[in-house]
Amino acid sequence: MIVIYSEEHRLQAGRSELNDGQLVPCYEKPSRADIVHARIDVVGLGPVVEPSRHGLAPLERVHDAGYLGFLQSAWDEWVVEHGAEIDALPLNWVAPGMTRRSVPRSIDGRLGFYSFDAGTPITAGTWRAATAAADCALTGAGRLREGDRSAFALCRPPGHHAGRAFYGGYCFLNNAAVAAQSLRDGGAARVAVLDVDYHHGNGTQEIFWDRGDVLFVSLHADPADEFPYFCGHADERGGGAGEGANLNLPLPWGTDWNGYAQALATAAGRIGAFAPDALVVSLGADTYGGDPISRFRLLSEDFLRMGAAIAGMGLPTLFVMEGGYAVDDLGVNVANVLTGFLEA
Ligand code: SP5
Ligand code: ZN
Repeated sequence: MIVIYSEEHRLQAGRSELNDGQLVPCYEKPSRADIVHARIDVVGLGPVVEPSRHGLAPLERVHDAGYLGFLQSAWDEWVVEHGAEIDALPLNWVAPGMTRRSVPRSIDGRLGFYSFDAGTPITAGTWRAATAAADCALTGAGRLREGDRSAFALCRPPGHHAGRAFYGGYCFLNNAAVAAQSLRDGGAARVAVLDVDYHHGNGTQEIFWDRGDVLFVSLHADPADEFPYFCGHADERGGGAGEGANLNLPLPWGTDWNGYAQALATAAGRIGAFAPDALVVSLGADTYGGDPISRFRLLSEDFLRMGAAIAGMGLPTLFVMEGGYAVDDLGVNVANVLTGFLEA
């Protein structure tokens, strides 16, 4: 399986995120990609290649142009106000009943306008790292178009929380959505996105909400208990032409492989019925029992089973890296999904 990886992920190295009432060191850090990269080498998964540059056009297919412009210039504008020694974090957001008439002029206002949490610092290298990650996903989509059965885009920063015009949850550009759209534009009539990250992929859901040509299926911790709290419920089924093309499978804290496997079988059934031409997997390994911010109980060996179950769907498959914060075990867990897929 070809692996697409860029060293530019290092340019996203935020200092701190707001968590449990305090600024703490970012969980989403460069060592995450390094350990996955190293493990892929050890298991000999396949050649590791650099992404090719795709520019803005494929990003504009799923993101708002004003949002992309904001992301591109946010750091420079922040530095003018606050200096380069502090990462850019938003301070406040609009609530229902407040007006949201226009994009604020102030950089602080615009950080709030285009985000939904204070866990996602914008730094000097954020735009370059995020675009390199999107390029990894696009290069992987290109491999599928050329006939590969599978590919792994080792994206960092992750993407599934980023929507058409918002960032958050450590995500800026929605790598999986960009790849799914690129597969559509390359001739796939239908594409399915399967999101196995511990957190609901609210950004991907929003981007494809009213689309019947891209099925979004997500297994995640119940948003009644867990981030991102405001979406990911079972009754969110898509709208308009997309009605029924969104399937959320929220699961309780403490879910182990037994409960997870049942939901994965439900997901496989829905994806099979949709009969897509390609599958994009938002691959987070934060379902692991040892994850520091999550509360599922998957074991390292369960990720082999997860890979085999995904292979059973019998589709050309692009894996896109999302979350997973138990860094020491992240390489093994991610590589297990991929080897489990190949060996099934
Ligand atoms: C891509 C991805 O996995 N993003 C996840 C973003 C989650 N950020 C907020 C996590 C809140 C964790 N709160 C519990 C901490 C345990 N004390
Ligand atoms: Zn996650």
